[in-house]
Amino acid sequence: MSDERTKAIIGDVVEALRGVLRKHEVTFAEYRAGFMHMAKTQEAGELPMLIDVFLNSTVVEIENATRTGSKAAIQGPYFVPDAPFVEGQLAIRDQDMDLPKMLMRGRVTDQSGAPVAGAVIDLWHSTPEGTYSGIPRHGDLDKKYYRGKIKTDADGKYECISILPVPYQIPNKGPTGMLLETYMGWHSWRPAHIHYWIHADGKRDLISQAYFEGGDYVDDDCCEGVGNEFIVPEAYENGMRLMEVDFVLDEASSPKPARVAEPAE
Ligand code: MBD
Ligand code: FE
Repeated sequence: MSDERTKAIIGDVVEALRGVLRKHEVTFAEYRAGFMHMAKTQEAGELPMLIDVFLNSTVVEIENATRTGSKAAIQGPYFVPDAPFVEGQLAIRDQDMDLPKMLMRGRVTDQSGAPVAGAVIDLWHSTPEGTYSGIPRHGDLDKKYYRGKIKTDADGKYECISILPVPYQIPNKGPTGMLLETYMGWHSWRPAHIHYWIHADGKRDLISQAYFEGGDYVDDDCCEGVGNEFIVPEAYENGMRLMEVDFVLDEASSPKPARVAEPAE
C-alpha cells in the first residue's frame, strides 16, 4: 500500500533534484562524488547534522506559520530523549565549576496568559568545547551533563542554573565541515545557544532556542536558525547571566500546517 503524502513529497524531491542536475549539466563523475560525500557523511554519523544545517530552519518556518504563541526554533541534531529530571541546576563537570554561570528562568503561559503548571522543559546546551553530552561521537560525556528536564511550578515559573554557553562550532573535522568550509567557503559557527523542548498536557509542544544579545554569530548563524524571539538582552543576577525567557504555548488543538491537518482526499 502506498502512502499518498510520501509519494507526493518524494516525487517532488526527485523532480527538484533533476532540475538541479539539468541546470548545472552535472556530469556522471560529479553526481557520483555528490552521493559518495553523502555516504561518507552518514558513515561519520553526521548525516542528521548536515541535513539540519541546510533544511531544519525551513521546516520550522512552515510550522511557525500556524503558531500564534511563541515561535518554534530548530531542534538541531543533539536532543536526547531520556535526560534526567533535575532540581534548579544542570549537572556541571568538575573541570567547569569555575566558569561563568547563567540563570535560566521564566514563565510558561497559555495564550490567555494563564500559567501552565507542571509543564516539562527539556533543556540542553553544549560544553565549552562544543560537544554535547550523551552523543557517542562527542567524547562519551555522560548525558547527565548540561541537559535535563525541569518542571514549571503552580505559577508556570521555571528556574535552572548552568554554565554560560559559548559560541558553538558544529563538528567541522568531518565531511560536513569539509563541505561547508572547504567546498562552499562558509563558516561552521552557531551563536551560543540554549535548547528548550516544552511539553504540557493539552498544549502544542514547543521546541525553542535562546541566544545572547550582542554575542558572536547571532547575526550570522551557519544554520540560519536565529529568529527574532529569545535573543535575550544582557543582564545579571547574583553574578550570573540572566536568561529570562517566557514561553506562550498554543493549544494542542490549534491548527497545524494545512496539509498535515487535513487528510488528502
Ligand atoms: C547544533 O548544536 C545545533 O543546535 C544545530 C541547529 C545544528 C548543529 C549543531
Ligand atoms: Fe545546539
